[in-house]
Amino acid sequence: MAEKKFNVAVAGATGAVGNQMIACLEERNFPIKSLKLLASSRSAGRQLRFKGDSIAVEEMTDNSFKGVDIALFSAGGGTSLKFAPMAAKSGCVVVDNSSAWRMDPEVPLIVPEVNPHAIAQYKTKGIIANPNCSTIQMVVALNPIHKKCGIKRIVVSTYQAVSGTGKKAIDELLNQTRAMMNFLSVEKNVYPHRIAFNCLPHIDVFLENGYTKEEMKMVHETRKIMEDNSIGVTATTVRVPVFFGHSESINIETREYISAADVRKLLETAPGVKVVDNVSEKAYPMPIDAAGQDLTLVGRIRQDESVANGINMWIAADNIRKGAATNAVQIAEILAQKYL
Ligand code: 25A
Ligand code: L14
Repeated sequence: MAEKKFNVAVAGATGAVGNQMIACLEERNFPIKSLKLLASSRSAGRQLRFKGDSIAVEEMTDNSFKGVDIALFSAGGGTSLKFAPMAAKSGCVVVDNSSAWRMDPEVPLIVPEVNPHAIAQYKTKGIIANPNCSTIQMVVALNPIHKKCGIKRIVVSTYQAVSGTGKKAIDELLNQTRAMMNFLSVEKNVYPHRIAFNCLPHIDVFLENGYTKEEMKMVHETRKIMEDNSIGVTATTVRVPVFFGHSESINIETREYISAADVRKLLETAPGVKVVDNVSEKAYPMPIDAAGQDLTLVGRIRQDESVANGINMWIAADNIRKGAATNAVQIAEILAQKYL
C-alpha cells in the first residue's frame, strides 16, 4: 500500500521556530502531499525553501486551513488563541507551540518520549499543545527516574538561550556584542536590560506571586506531562548570553533511593537522552554541543549528600529543535501514523 500523505501547514513559518519546523519536516522526511507556509501580512510573498522548491509565504486568514490535515503553529499565543479553533473547526489537527492552550484540560500536552498515549485526547478540541522548551528537556531527562523511584520534589535553575525569544533577540545579542567590542553605545529593544555579557533572572512576565510566567510554566506543565500532581516543582529561569541551547541545573528528591551510578545506567537507555558524563575527560553537557541535534544531554550526575534520596544533574538541549520544532514534528508523526 502506498504511504499516506498529508496536507501540512506551518503557521508562523518565518519565525525562528517556524523555520526550524520546515527544516525538521524535510530532515525527517515527513509524508507531505502539500506544504502551506503562513505568517502575518508583513511576510506575505516572501519565498522559503522546502526540499529544493521555493514556496511563497501566505498571510494567515480564517480560510487558510481548508483542506489542511495538520497545522504546526508557532506564531505567538494571541495568534494561536485566535486561529487554532478556526483551523480545528475546518477539520485539521493543530499542534500548537505557544503557551495559549497548554493548561486547557481538554488539550493534551505532549512530549513523545513521556506521554504519547495522551495524544488520543486531541479529538475533543482538535488541538495538541507543545510544551515549553525548558519543560520538555527536563521531563525527557527526569521521567525515567520518576517511573522507577518516584520524584517527590524538583528544584531547577535554567540558563536559557536568546533564540527562545525569536529572531529579534538573536539579532539583539549579536548587535550588542558587536557594539561592546567596538566601544560603541549599546541599544536594547527586546530585553529590559543588556543581555550581552550579562544574565537576566527574568523570562516572560512577572506574576503576582513574584515568580515569572516561565517559572510557573515549568511547575504546571511538568505535572501535567508526567501525570502526577503530587510532584513539587520550584524553578528559577535565567536568560544567558547564549544563542542556541538551554541548560539546566536540576536537583531532585526521590521517594525511593537510587544511586548516581544507577541513574546514569537508567538514562543511558532512555529515549531522547544522551548521557555525557565523564568528568575525568572533562565531558559534560554544554549548549554548544546540544545545539543542532535532537537529544537531551545529561551529565554531572551525582548524589545530593545533603538529603537521603537526592540527585543532582546538569542537562542541555537545543531549545529550538527538541524544545520546540522537533517535538512538534514528532507529535505530528505519531498523529500521522496512528490517528489520521
Ligand atoms: O505570545 P507568545 O506565545 O509568548 O510568543 C511570542 C513570540 O515567542 C516566539 C515567537 O517568535 C512568538 O512570536 N515563540 C513562541 N513560542 C516559542 C517557543 N516555544 C517561541 N520561541 C521559541 N520557542 P518568533 O520570532 O519565533 O516567531 C514569530 C512568528 O509568528 C509570526 N506571526 C506573528 N503574528 C502573526 C504571525 N503569523 C501569522 N499571523 C499573525 N498575526 C511571525 O511572522 C513569525 O513567523 P511575521 O510575518 O509577523 O514576522 C516575520 C519577521 O518579521 C519580524 N517581526 C516580528 N514582529 C515584528 C516584526 N517586524 C516588524 N514589526 C514587528 N512587530 C520577525 O523578526 C520575523 O522574522
Ligand atoms: O514556549 O525564551 O512558553 O523568551 C515563551 C518565552 C518559549 C521561550 C514558551 C523565551 C516560551 C520564550
